[in-house]
Amino acid sequence: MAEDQAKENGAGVRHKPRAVALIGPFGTGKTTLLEAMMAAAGSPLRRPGETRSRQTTTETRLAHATYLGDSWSILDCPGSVEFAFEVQAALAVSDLAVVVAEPAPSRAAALAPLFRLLEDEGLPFLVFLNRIDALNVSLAECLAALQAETRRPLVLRQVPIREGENVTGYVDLASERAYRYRPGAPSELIQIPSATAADERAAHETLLEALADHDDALLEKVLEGVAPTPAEIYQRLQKDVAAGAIAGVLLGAAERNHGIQRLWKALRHDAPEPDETAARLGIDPAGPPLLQVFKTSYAGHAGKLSFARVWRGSIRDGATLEAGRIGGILRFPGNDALKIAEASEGDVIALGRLDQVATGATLGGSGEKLPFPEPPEPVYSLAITTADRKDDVKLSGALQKLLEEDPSLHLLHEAATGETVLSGQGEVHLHAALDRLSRAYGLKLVTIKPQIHFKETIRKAVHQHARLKRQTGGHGQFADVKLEIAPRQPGEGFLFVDRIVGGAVPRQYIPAVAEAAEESTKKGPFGYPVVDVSVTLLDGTFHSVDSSDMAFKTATRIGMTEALAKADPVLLEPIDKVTVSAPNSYTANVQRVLSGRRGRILGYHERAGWPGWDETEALVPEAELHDLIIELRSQTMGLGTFTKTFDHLSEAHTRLAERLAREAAAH
Ligand SMILES: Nc1nc2c(ncn2[C@@H]2O[C@H](COP(=O)(O)OP(=O)(O)O)[C@@H](O)[C@H]2O)c(=O)[nH]1
Ligand SMILES: [Mg+2]
Repeated sequence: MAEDQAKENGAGVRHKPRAVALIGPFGTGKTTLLEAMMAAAGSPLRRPGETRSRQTTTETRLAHATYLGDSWSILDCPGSVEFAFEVQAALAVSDLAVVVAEPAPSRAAALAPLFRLLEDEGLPFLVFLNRIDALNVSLAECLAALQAETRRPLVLRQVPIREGENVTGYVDLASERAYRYRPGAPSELIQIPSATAADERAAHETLLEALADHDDALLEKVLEGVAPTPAEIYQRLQKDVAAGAIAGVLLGAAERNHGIQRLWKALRHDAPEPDETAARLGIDPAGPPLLQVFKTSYAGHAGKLSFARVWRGSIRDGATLEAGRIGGILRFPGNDALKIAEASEGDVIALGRLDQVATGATLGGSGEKLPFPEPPEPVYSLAITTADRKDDVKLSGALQKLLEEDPSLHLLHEAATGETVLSGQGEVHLHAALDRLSRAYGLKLVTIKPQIHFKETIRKAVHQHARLKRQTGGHGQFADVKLEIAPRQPGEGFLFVDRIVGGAVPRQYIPAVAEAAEESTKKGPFGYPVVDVSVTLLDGTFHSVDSSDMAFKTATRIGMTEALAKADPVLLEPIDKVTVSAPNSYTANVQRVLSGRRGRILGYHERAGWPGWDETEALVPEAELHDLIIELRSQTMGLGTFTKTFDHLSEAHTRLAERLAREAAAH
């Protein structure tokens, strides 16, 4: 151990501050790993004696550590797919990702979306196979299951030492040294147990072969049977991991602090420097200080915090940027925030009170605009109102901030229904956001299923005569119109036709008739907008004193209401084209879910770039989509997702039309 440490220290390299993101499916032990890493680096997150009450991580947590003299920012990301944007944002500012996985082949498929992100970005990563204490299948099987999900070759860095049911230590495949785990202490160097020796030899050979793929000199040695030195192996590993050519797989048990020092050292060796990451992102090394904001949060009395990475140069507290004056620079070395005077290249910090700055913003630089991931399309929506109307103004201000904190939330004020609709990645995502809102602003909120955008049309042409004649004291009101309303082709919209000849209705009143006719289509017999109708003014009469715009409007409205009711009105429901993506072992389930929601399956095909995944396309009524994501996830081990686009309006079946119209009216 001591020798190892001396070697690590003796390397003589000064590293710049680096950033790693801990990512992985829900519950694999990322937060536990963060705690273990911080403890190993001497900055424990919990005070001794404090009880461990772990909660679902719903936003990325930033922590700072110093390990063997190097400065690190660790981003503990949420695992639930509903918070995927937090992960994307964290990866955008990280040098390397640690993918925390479980040794359970059946759950490997959950890693596919994360591996895709890493592969697409060319981001280096290591896999930390956590819960190695609970390993009850062969490691080879685990590795094969993981490898099936990623294009990047996975290279085992350690083999477990097993004693009976338990994993009690590991052999490091680069140094070929064996260690025994010790609770709460660094692992102890031991002899390679004879029972592990054969495994170790084979895995060591596999490691060398993988490395030789990228190194001719190493290949020659391997072919000649000359053993490369550990130093040569480390060097090759570092190059290949940093280049994204391979990903090392490390073993451990975060809960027991096993394998944590080994992970730290792998990071120390293999994580690229910030300037290497900057180069990968195409950032010019020369120029004024450059930062990127990847997260925004409103932290009570501390006000707005903009979490950012420094890509170039350094920045002092109080400095004025185009976007405003920096009001505090924070680091998070433990449970508390620490104010610092200056942040430099590589640092990940929180900047105070940059009111004009949004998540994803590039700060400083010379007009550069760094790319930032687009939030995913929403899959779940809720209409929100305040329990007390007095809170409405407060709500709109609070929502503004909420959207700033989380760009994967979308807000829409529906003109047609008057609803405020919040959309996002699922029930958990929306409720976490609304809880935060309620707590931070003391708002009582009510959420309901948003209304569907039904429309109406007519199936029959109708002639309608309408007359207004009122005698009230002085001069009265008089207008008389003969209208024809008729259906038009789907998508043709509204049309007004004037067929008046010989001044039966004087010119000046015709615009009033046209206006009232169109207005009358805003709400048809079912209470929804009427589309694809024409209204023709055929004839009419007037009175030289009592006629007016008002009178003609009223007469037209009366006529329209009667005519629409007689013209075989039908309810039209919006039909969306839905594309569901899921592993192909669930394609049958997906089709069943869609059919159960009145969906018409159009077909399915392999999802491009996603081996083992299918895309199923279907036409599904919008009225059936509200909780589709919930059923889809429950039928696909949480992996199914969908996108939708409006396709067409379709006549609703009578019984359904009546039920839906009743439901909508009850809102
Ligand atoms: N057996 C075992 N359990 C672990 C280990 N690491 C974490 N856990 C448990 O797994 C659960 C989820 O851990 P957490 O860190 O919150 O997972 P996250 O969702 O990835 O952040 C917790 O109950 C942990 O105590 C481990 O190494 N071994
Ligand atoms: Mg967590």
